[in-house]
Amino acid sequence: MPNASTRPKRGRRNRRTPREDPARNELVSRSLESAQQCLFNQDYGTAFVHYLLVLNLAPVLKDFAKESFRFTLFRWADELDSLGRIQDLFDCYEQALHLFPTDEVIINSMGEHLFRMGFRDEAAGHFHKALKLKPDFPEAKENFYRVANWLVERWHFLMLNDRRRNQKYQQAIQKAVEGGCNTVLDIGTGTGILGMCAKKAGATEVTACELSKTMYELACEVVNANGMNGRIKILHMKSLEMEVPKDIAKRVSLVVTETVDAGLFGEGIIESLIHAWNHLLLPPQNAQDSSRPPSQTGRVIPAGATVFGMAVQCLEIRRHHRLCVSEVGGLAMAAAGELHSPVSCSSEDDSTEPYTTERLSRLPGGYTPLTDPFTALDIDFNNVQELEGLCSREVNRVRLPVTGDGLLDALAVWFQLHLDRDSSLSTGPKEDTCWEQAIYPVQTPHNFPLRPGDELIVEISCRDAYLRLCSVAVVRDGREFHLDDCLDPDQPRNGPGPCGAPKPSLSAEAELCNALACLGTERSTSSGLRDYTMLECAEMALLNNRHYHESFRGALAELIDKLKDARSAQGQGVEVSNHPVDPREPGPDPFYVLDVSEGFSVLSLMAARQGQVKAYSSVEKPHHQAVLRRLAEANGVPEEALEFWLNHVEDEQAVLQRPSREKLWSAIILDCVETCGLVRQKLMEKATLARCLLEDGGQVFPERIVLYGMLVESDTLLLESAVQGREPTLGFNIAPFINQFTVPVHVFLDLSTLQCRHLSDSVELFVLDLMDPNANYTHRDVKVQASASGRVTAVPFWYQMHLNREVSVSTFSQDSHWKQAAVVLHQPLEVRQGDWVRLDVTLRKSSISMSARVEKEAGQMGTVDVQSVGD
Ligand code: 44T
Repeated sequence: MPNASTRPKRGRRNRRTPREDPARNELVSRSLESAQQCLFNQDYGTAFVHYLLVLNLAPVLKDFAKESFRFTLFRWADELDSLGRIQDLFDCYEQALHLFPTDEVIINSMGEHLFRMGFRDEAAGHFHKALKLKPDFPEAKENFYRVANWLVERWHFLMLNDRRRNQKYQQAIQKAVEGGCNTVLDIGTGTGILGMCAKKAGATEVTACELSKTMYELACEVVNANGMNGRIKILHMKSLEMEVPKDIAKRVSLVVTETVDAGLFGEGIIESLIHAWNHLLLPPQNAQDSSRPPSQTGRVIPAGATVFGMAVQCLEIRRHHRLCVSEVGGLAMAAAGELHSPVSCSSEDDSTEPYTTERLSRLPGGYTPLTDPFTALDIDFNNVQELEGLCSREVNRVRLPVTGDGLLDALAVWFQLHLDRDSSLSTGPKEDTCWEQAIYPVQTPHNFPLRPGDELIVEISCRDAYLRLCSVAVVRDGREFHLDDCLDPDQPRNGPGPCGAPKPSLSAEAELCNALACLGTERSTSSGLRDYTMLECAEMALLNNRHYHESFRGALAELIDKLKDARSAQGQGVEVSNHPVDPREPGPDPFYVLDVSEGFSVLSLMAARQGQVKAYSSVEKPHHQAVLRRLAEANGVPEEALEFWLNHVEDEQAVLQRPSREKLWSAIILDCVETCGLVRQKLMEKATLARCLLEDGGQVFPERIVLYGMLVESDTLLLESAVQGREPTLGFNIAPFINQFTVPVHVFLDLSTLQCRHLSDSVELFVLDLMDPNANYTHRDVKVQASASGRVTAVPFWYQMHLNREVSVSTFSQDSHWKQAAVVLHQPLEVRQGDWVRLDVTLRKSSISMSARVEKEAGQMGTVDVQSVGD
């Protein structure tokens, strides 16, 4: 790009400096004028083109025009966005960044567009870059914190803090290298740690590959900082794309890798190792012929793994994967049909995952083993035939003696990773490790109470290189009961509803009758598969939350009654409406209720069921709408009383106002808190808009949210937030690099099972009043007294949502679908029992930040400002 400050070159355009060229100056000034005029006229597209011309011709004007240029760009980009002209939008940003390559505001804004379009990694990269350019840029900081978890997943911290694991890997690698394996490939190097171990142990050639761009860049930084620059070759690629000699000169004698997830195969280790054996590794040591030295043969660390499974009863798992209630907020649920979570091992559906992960030891309410642990699979990573045969292996059926009483909710899976002959790591639920276990939830529609003496039949298979475990049947008294059938031994189909209390055993005859009854009611697809609707785990848990729905039912009923009274007092109650809900049945004007919950919600239907209500639901997915329609019909709600407003109009804001032409809203239900424990973005803006749309006496639900928190000492939270301690990790300097990705707010926390010491009672931190615009503030000083001495490492927080004066719902309760969040202090704060701690709490947009200090004596403050987050 021509630049006025650079030395004139010999090219025709640069024969003279721009200032000396009157024609050019004329063009620049005219274009600038046009740009400003277009901007004034809100013709952003034309303004943008003029600005581009001006700034390309006269870069000296960059400083002068920067603000207007940015403003124009952002407006034009918003227009292009709403027109769906995505390519044009990004072209504009490219052009803008060409002019202002280090402009953090433009970079951050481009990140926001990328984020909205689902390009999370790219978005995260932009926020990170913006923050590097300007470390105290609040918007970029807030954005970065929101996506840092995807860039560098939190388990990296856990793994690097797991000394035992680090040491075991190091020892195994050192032994192998010293034994002669001197050319090494580290697959999925992450921070570069295993590759550096190999180099330090004396390997002559070390290559590392990493598919994540952020992790690759991090590995380069770490390797540099540890003086190994040029001694370890790091490649930004998936191992499957590597070739000899293009990417590595020759085949290696050792592959080291920890590309294993809680379900062992989820990171694709089987495929990676098959490829490595076929293309990147020297031939394996042959059992018959051990004449070749280790430098001439190939091997893998870890050498193999043993996978274990166990059947469990666990209410926490059940309520996230199956419908456990027959009635929700007064609605009979039978008509909903079968509801599944997206985690299923038997499903052919691509949208499901075979397993989810949990730390069993930290599940609220615990779990009950129903069988002893059993070996599900043994796999030798040094045997390529075995790896290749894994997926074509026949389904393995095992019969497991049931050892405990309880409902079958899931199979839990963990493994032992054999690093070499002498050393292994276990990810079991009883181990003191950072690992989670894989959970294969049972998705059968009915309960299955198991008891000792039964045998559980489990099928173990490997499809798409995923290990799949599926409970298929129970053998009781010599008879096999298939879990997918309605022939449950203890619970008839027309029993008290799913997941209810176990019933006494039926006679064989009664079971047969019951089976016959089922034949007529089972909904099947033409393919013979049972038809079901998928709900996210959090949606399922919400549906199972009785208290939540009862609270809303009560609060909505109270409001509608109050409005009815008000109407009749004004003599409107009996008036025949001009706009009745059902034209065939003229009645009084309905009350309009809008539910803007995210995802699946039955609140609108509950409102419609109250009668004289026209409810608008924001449920978007067609199959979710179908469930609501079926429920409406079965619960006597007329079709016209429930509408899906997203079906009609694209523009959210316009829709919110739509019925206001007829009548204002009586109630607007806002979804305030995300499952992860944070306030939803733009909540207060939505509340402001909602308030404007209410009729007299109408209400936003909840009307008020109170944020609570407490002081805790929790090492667990620290270990998940950053690499701890001053000691180098295995002698390498890694912490300062990965800790750049530390975020101050920890989400998806289970506060009820968090290993921590409470250092204070819970205290009110903040109030958000959704009904009163004048009651809100953005900053608050809260004093809290330490109830015990210790180190405050975090302030977990949660919300009480007040639906009205009497009724409230907490996001920190046993049956909630919400998790909690915590601000993790940058440095722990030492407190003694009785000390007063002052918390500075700030809510900026929807992100919370906190700083804490000890107030030593009245009037005398501790001097260290321990934490300052997000501001
Ligand atoms: N999580 C463990 C899984 N990669 C570890 O990009 C345990 C989860 C976990 N690179 C709680 C606790 C724990 N070629 O950076 C990643 C990934 C990369 C590859 C190149 C390949 N074929 C691959 C495959 C993966 O490897 C790195 C490590 S994957 C480890 C997964 C503490 N929740």
